[in-house]
Amino acid sequence: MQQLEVSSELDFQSEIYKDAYSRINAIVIEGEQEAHDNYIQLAELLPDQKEELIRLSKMENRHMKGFQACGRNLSVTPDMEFAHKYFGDLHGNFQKAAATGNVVTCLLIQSLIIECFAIAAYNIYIPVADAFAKKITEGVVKDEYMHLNFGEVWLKDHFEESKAELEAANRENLPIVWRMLNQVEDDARILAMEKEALVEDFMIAYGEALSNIGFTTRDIMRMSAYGLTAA
Ligand code: PL3
Ligand code: FE2
Ligand code: FE2
Repeated sequence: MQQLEVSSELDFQSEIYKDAYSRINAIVIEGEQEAHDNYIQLAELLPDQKEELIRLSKMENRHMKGFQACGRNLSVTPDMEFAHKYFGDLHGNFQKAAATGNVVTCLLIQSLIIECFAIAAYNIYIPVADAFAKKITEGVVKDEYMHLNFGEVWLKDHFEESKAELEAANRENLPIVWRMLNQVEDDARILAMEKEALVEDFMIAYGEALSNIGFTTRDIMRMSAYGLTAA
């Protein structure tokens, strides 16, 4: 019950907590906003799946509103300019892939990498969140598993023809996630979230996703190492 002890020692109204929260909360709001936009773009790239993808985009919009309420509840103003820059590299790569019709890369970035990042972050945050944010985040994380599942199912159904593009997109984008984790490490610790736990949960979720899609353990080991070595 170490987590509970940590949680009761947190002062959600302290200046140090609110300062860190202004960046973490902004990251999450921006991430949800971009996820909303990305699913709308994916709906255009995958007209067969349009209805489902629009449904996912609406969920992301609700998530964004939920996290905005979390910031307001603590009287924190999210630093949106910081958060926009934070997502710049992943955003640029998604846009580049969308413009060239590389839907496999778009799915890897949004439905695998970003959703696994969100799942790891939200699961680590829930035990140390204030009561209001805890309730919101518990509802959100359930949806994120569905978003991850959408990507897994589509990529599994198109595995053979997607494999090479998935490997290349992994190689290009996993190091970015590592940089993003390093960048948020100090603020996350103030919220009682340890980077090691975030990395561990991310790798478990991402590795499981790659396995569900059809990659072998050997592939997954090799693909996971790219992130680590380039960090
Ligand atoms: C996709 O549905 C949402 C994408 C959001 C990405 C979130 C990344 C969060 C990294 C920061 C770690 C702290 C999380 C704290 C939660 C309030
Ligand atoms: Fe979301
Ligand atoms: Fe999502």
